[in-house]
Amino acid sequence: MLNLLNFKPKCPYIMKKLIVSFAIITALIVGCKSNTKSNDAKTLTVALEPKSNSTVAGTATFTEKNGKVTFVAKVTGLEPGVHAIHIHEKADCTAADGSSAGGHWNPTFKKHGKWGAAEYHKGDIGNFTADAKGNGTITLTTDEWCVGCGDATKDVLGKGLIVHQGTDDFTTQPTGNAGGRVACAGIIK
Ligand SMILES: [Cu+2]
Ligand SMILES: [Zn+2]
Repeated sequence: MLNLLNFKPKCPYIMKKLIVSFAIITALIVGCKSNTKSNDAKTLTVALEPKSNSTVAGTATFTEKNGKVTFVAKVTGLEPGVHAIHIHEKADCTAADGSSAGGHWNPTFKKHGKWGAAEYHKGDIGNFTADAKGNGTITLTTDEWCVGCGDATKDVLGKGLIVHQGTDDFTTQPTGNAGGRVACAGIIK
């Protein structure tokens, strides 16, 4: 910086060039810094679409930060009461009954169960309650998932999110006997 200030070129064109170069380098440094910042938190939002002739809709957000993923689903149009929500194998919601999303996402070959129990699928998020208006919310934070890391035992990208008509009993294999599929979202960018 001092050198730049003390430098007195004979030709003003050189000075101009130096200033322009300095500006470009500054812009690059600022640009790199803000890129690093945006890598700290990765957020993916997906939309739930109605299935099985339901009117269920909503959004789900996966936010990855410091090695943990926070999942928030906001669901509308449900029958009041308790509903299961799982991550299923495929991001394919094309079937009218949501069956195209496949079974529960289970990359570690465990039994179906309650999240945090001795055995459970990586997709076994659990149950949540819809209020009298049919609105429900569920949150889960875990270091057992990632968003786009490529580790097959952790990566939710390319999977499907399914909301069920009924309640997960955490016992029945391999589905939890949660009933029909009333909403589906592909977990894709
Ligand atoms: Cu399910
Ligand atoms: Zn399961």
